[in-house]
Amino acid sequence: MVRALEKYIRPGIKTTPFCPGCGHGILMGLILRAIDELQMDMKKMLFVSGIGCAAWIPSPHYNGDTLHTLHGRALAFATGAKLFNPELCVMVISGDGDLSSIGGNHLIHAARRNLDLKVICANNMIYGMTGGQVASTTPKGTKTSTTDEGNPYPPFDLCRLVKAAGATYVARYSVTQPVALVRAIKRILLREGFSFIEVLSPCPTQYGRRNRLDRPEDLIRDLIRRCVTEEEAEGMTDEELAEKIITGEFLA
Ligand SMILES: Cc1ncc(C[n+]2csc(CCOP(=O)(O)OP(=O)(O)O)c2C)c(N)n1
Ligand SMILES: [Mg+2]
Repeated sequence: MVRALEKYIRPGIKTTPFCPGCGHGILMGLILRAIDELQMDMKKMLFVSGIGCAAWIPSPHYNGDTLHTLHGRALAFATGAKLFNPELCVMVISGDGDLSSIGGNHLIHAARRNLDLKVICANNMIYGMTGGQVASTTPKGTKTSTTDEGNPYPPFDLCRLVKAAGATYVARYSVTQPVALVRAIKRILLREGFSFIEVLSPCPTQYGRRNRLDRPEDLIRDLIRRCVTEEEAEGMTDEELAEKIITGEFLA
C-alpha cells in the first residue's frame, strides 16, 4: 500500500492476516484509495464486517470506527447503526460466505428495504478462513474441502440476486480491475440507497491449490482471462461464456 494511505491504518498495525496472493489485501488498499480521493471524513464513517478472512479487511486495520460482528450478521448490525445515527456513512465489507451463505437472508431483505448501506462483498468463492468449504458462490464443478469430487450445485449470481431483491446500485469488478473498482467504490460512497459491489478476490490457499491454480499469479492470470464486460459478452457463444465472469455496473 502506498505511504499516502498509511494515515488510514490504525496505529500499531504492522501486518495483515492475509496469505501471499490473497486479493483481500488489494481490496483493503483500494477502498482506502477511494476514501482518500474523496477526502471522506473517517469520523463520519462506520465499517461493519462479519466473520471470515474478508471480515478482517476493515477490522482492526482501518483507523476509524469498526464493528467486527457475528458470522452472517454484519448487515443486521449495520442496519441498527444506520437507523440509530442516519448521518453515518455505513460501509459493510465482508466475505461471500458471510454475506450470502449464512447471511443471505439479511442480504436480500436489506436490499429489499433499499437501506442506505454501502456493501462490498469480497468474493473468493469459498469459505477461506475455516478451511475451504463449499459456499453458495462456489462455481459448479469446483473442488473444495467438502466437495472432493466437485461442487454439484450452481452458485448464486450475487449481483442478479440483490438487483432482483431491490438494490439500487449493483456492480461487479475483480481486484485485477483496480481503476474501475475504485471508481465504483467512489460512486457508492457518494450515493444514497442500498449499494452493492461484488469484488472477485483470489484465494490461492483454499481455492487455488485444490483447483490447479496454486501459485498466486495463476489465479490472478485466470481472473484477468475470465473477466469480460457486458458488451464483450454479447458477441460470445454460450460455450465461450460458460467460463467467463461478466464485470461492470449492472444498475447505476
Ligand atoms: C454461527 C457461525 N457459524 C460458522 C462459523 C465458522 N465460520 C467462520 S468464518 C466462516 C466462513 C467465512 O467465509 P467468507 O465469508 O467467504 O470469508 P473468507 O474467509 O472466504 O474471506 C465460517 C463458516 C462461525 N464463526 N459462526
Ligand atoms: Mg469467501
